[in-house]
This record gives sequence, structure tokens and C-alpha cells, in this order.
Amino acid sequence: MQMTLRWYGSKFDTVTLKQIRQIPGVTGVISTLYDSAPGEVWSLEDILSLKKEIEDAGLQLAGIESVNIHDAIKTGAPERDMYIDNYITTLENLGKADIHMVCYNFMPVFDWTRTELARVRPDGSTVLAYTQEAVDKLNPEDMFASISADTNGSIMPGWEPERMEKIKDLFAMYENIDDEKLFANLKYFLERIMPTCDKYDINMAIHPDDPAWSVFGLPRIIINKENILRMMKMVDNPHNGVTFCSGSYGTNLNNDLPDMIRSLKGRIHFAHVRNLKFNSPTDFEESAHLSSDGTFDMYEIMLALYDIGFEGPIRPDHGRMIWDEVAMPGYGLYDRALGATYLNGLWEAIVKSHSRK
Ligand code: DNO
Repeated sequence: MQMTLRWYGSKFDTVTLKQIRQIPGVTGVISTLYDSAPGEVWSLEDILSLKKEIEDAGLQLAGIESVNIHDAIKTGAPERDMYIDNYITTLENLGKADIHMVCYNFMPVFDWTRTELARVRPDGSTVLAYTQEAVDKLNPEDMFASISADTNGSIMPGWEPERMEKIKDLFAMYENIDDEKLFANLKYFLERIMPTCDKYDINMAIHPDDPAWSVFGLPRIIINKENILRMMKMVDNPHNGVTFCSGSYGTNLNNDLPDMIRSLKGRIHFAHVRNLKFNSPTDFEESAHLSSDGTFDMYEIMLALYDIGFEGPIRPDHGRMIWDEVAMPGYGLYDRALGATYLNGLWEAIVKSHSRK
């Protein structure tokens, strides 16, 4: 595996490439063209300039998170072919720039959903949190208003203001889309892009829906072992793969995370590894990465990745806000650096204990 950190680019991120370079064992970053909107073609020139900036700082651009999918593709609207053509051109340009991992999601309207951005934990740190009760009380537009106010203007991934202004239209687009239609639209998209992925050796890595169930009555399909295996089978090409995000699949306590990892051998192209602490099945908060701080056994998760021979990029995920850091919720430097170091420690111990057997 290659340890990486997500980086929001010099225009948006409070964390610098120089700081990332100084986290022991982190050799790459995962980034994207933050100025691009879903559906736009990424020029080779823009990709190469992002890549150069990262390489000049002594790091590798280990993959893209995300090349977002236009809602016309997710809903199967008549313009979808045009947007898929654009997506293919972007993939070709990424391939020409020697980039071989693309994370994306197929979540209708919203990306990941949290109901609190700064829940205070007993140690005084603040974390992202979710309660189903809060979601049930909200209408999506109010939710966007409260999230924007809380983040002091920083942009949460997937909650870009341009998208949220159109929220009513977006909901209307999904009116007749159920899980089966969403699966069919995903299949159509994947079948069209696979020849390009084969040609340029690009691993597509779908991110799970977070939380792993339907919110606001919208369909959500990338939520459990059964559905993800169905997706792998429906387009049975090794380039059709997965971002294994422990924090997203882990929102549903019925998901056995190490077992899911083992069942996806050869198809996990990217890993997001973080812990959650459950207060009830519908109330969770994003704890520190350490097993004892949350609900998941992080050793078992890393061991499962080791057992399947995982070689792709991995990153610690949302961190707590600690040591008075001011940053985008979930994406500060300090706690993610602790997370990376902890995951590297687990990995080193696993590798060494196996080589002695
Ligand atoms: C949240 C992230 C997601 C992820 C997208 C992938 O922090 O893990 O926003 O990047 O769902 O497209």
C-alpha cells in the first residue's frame, strides 16, 4: 500500500504540501481539479500542472478524488451520452498524465451527509457526527443553509454552493429513479468507460454512499456487500473497482468490514480507513483512528487489506479538530497525520509478523 493524504489544492486547503511531506511515511497525495464542475472536460494541461506542483513538493499525485459524475449520467437523462463522452476525454487525459486511479461516487444529489460538524467530545476535540433523528427533522435546503453557516464559508466536498442552489431541480430529476434504475444507469456508464480504462490502465474506484442507507428518500445503492458484489459482477472488469471506505460502509453496523474487504480481493483500488464511535445505531461520531477510541477494530481492517494483497493508495480519513487547529471540518493536518502514523504502525507490525512465520 501507499500512504497518502487528501489535499484540497493550494487555493482551498489550509494544509500545505510541505506539511504533508513531513508526515513520516506519507509519499503521495490524492487531489482533484477543485475549480472544475461535474461534466466538464479536464484539460491535459491543467492535470499536468496539478501533478507538477505536487511533484515539486516531493510527493506523488497517487490518484484523483474525485472526478464527479454529472447528474444526467446518474439519472439516465438524454444528455448523458454527451457527459459520458466528456468523462472519457477526462480519463484519456488522466491516462496520458500517467494517473491510474480515479475515485468517484454515484450518490444522488448529496455526497456524504453529516448533521453536526463540530460535536465536542470528552477530550475537548470536535468531530463530525450524524444522527438519523436530526436528518428526519430536516428538509434538505435547511440542512444546506446550516452546513454552510457552520463551515465559515469553506467548501465541504459534494456540498458546493452551485449544486445546492439547484437543489429543488436536482430532487425533481430523481423523482422516478429507484435503486434498480440507478444500478442500470451505473452499468451503462461503466460499460461505456471501460474500454478507455483498459487502454490507459485506469482503476475506477467507486466510493460508498455515506451514510449507507437512503437519506431524504433518495435511492442509494453502494451500501453493503450484496450490492457492491452485484456491481462488480454486472461489469466484470478489474478496472471496475472500489474505494473501500471503512467509515462509510461502517455506518451500517450490519456490514462486517473485514469480511467485505476479503470478498473484494483484486477490486479494491483505494482505501479510506477511519473509525467511528456509535452511541446508538443511528447516532455516530467520527472518533480518532485508534481502535480503542471507536467501534471498529482497525487492526482487523488493516489485516484484511494485507491478506488480499492490497497495493493501492490508502489514506487516513476525516480527522478530529485538535490542538486548536482551524481547518475544513474533517480535513485538518494534525489528527489525519496521527491517523496516517497509526495506520503505518499497524501495517509495519502486520508485515513483520507475517514475514517471521
Ligand atoms: C468525504 C469523502 C467523499 C468522497 C466522494 C467520492 O470526505 O470521502 O466526499 O470524496 O464521495 O466521490
